[in-house]
Parts: sequence; C-alpha cells; structure tokens
Amino acid sequence: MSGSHNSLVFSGMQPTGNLHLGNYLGAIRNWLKLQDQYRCIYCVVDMHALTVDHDPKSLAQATREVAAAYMASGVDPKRSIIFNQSQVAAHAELAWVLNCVARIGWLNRMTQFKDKAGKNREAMSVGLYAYPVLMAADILAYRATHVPVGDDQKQHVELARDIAQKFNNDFGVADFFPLPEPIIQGPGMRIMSLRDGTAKMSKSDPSDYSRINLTDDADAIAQKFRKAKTDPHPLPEAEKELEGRPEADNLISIYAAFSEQPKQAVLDGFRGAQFSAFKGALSELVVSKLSPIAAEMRRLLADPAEIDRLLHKGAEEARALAAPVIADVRRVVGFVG
Ligand code: AQP
Repeated sequence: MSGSHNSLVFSGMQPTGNLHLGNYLGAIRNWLKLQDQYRCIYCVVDMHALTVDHDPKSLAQATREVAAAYMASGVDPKRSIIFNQSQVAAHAELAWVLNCVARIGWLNRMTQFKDKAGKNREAMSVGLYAYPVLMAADILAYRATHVPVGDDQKQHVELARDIAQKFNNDFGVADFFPLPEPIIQGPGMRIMSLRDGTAKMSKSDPSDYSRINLTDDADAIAQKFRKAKTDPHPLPEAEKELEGRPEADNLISIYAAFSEQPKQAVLDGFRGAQFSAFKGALSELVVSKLSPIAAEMRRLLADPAEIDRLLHKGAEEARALAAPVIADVRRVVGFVG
C-alpha cells in the first residue's frame, strides 16, 4: 500500500458488447476474492465506450449486461459499489485536471492506443488517445490503492501512478494521491484469440469465433473450441515445449485457469493427446463453469429496472466517496468556489 492511504480497490470494464472469457479470467474472477479483504468499487466504464464508434441505441443494454455479468459472477452489490461511470461527474472533472498533468510523450508510449489505432492514427478520436488519463481519473477520484486488471491494462495503471506522482510533486502535496498498484493474477492474465494465438481475445474482434462470450451456450462453446486454430502436433509433455506454439499454449492456459492448476499439471493429464480429445475436455470444463453465470445473467437482465436501481444506488455511494477528493483537488489547483 502507498503512503498513509486506506486500501481501496477500483476496477472497471467497458460496455462494448460481447463480454468474453478473457474479461472473466483476466479481471472479474479476480475481483471476487478481493471483496473479502478490501472495500471495492467496480464500475461499468460507459464513458470509455464513447472513445470508439458506438451505437447509442445499444449502450444502455450493454451497460446493464456488464453490471449483470459482475453480479452473476459473484460481485455482491451489498458489499461492493457497482455503478456506471457517466452517473458520477467526478470522473470527467478530474480527467480534465489530469489531462493537464499528463504529458503527450507519456501517452505516445501507450501500446493499446497503437494497437487500436493501427495505421489510422489521425482518424482516431481524441478520447481514444486520452483514454488512459480518464482511467487514471477513475482510479484517483476515489484514491484507490489497488487495481485488479488483465495484463493488457498494466501499462495504463503504471501511467496512473506516474500521473499521481506528478500531481503530488507539481502541487507540492506529497501523498495527496496514493500511487495505485496493479493486481495481476493467475494463468488467465492474458487470454488470446481462438483464431490467432498472438492477438488477445477481444470484445471488438469482428470474428465471433475468436472468443468465447460469457453468454454462449454449450453448443456454441463446443463448436468454437472445435474450430479453434491449433498446430498439427500432439500436446507436449513439458510446459517449456509450448514455446513457439501460441495457440496450444492459449488452450492449455484456459484449461489451467478454469481448473485452478498449473499448466504443467494440465499437460501431465493430457500428454501426447491429440487436440481433438483435449478440446472436448476443455469445452466440457468451460461449459460447466460458464453456464451458471450465463443463466444468472439472463435472470438478472429480465428485470432491467432492478439493475438500473442498483446502478443508481451505487452511483450515489460513489459520488459521496469522490466528493471530498474533488473538493481537495479544486482547492489544490486554485479553483474559486
Ligand atoms: N484477452 C484478455 N485476457 C485477459 N484479460 C483481459 N481483459 C480484456 N481482454 C483480456 C481484461 O478485461 C478488463 C476489461 O477490459 P475493458 O472492457 O476495459 O477493455 P479491453 O481491455 O480493451 O478489453 P477488450 O475485451 O479487448 O475490449 P475492446 O475490444 O472493447 O477493447 C480489463 O481488466 C482487461 O485487462
């Protein structure tokens, strides 16, 4: 923990549709146990969803789906704060101040922007470029100390630390913001696409066969694993031999993550097996873990008014926590009133 700040966990997910296995293993699943140790805030970051083309007609439903996925996976709205970002103005207000602290050179190093923009950099929104600053504001508005994320978001949490440090230095307010630490756990840190073992599994991949969605039924899951890209060799005996075989490594990692055992233990059980046999076992395991979550999501989504009520209540709690921090920021930077 940094400085004298109380431990507090913040994390979020964008309502950009198609929540998948990577989001679950890399993020949500790790959030659950943190509820036993910390005060936790789990946000649906709908303002981040505006950074790429989005359909206003589906944003509300996508927001409710993410909230339902949190709760169906075991995030408890009685213990943790669940809300959607746009209901709490502190995020946007602090993001502006932090935009004036962060340096362009720092943002230029962000690999997620480079990946998402590709060759189309000039045509991207300013919001996509500044996305990591809004993420820093999400975290710092609550003086959060710990941020559980997948491996792909580690660089953004490190940027949030740099921004916090520079704010503290620039304004001569040592320890004003804690330096948040990423929490990245387990073999599910970075799940790759089922079509290409070198690209991460992503909500926005145009191919639905690249990912297992949390709401996929048993048939869809089995079919996607059957069609998942592999190589012509049988499964190896030792973990080291997975090097250079990204697709095999990914499928073994998914099995390891869901069965909560090391990759070597999975290989011990399947050494020398053909992929077809392994994929059958993998489908069964994943279906057994995801189908209760999908069923609970469907139950919750049947009552959207109740989800909205919970998000409202969470937003009220979040506003109350952020209010003193924003008041302090206003004073420190010299705003009147
Ligand atoms: N493939 C992944 N493996 C492990 N963790 C992952 N996460 C995302 N993809 C993987 C983790 O999920 C959390 C929420 O991510 P997000 O919604 O903020 O967006 P993202 O990281 O950009 O995820 P996607 O799925 O790739 O979404 P799109 O396609 O909309 O950009 C984060 O903790 C992330 O680490």
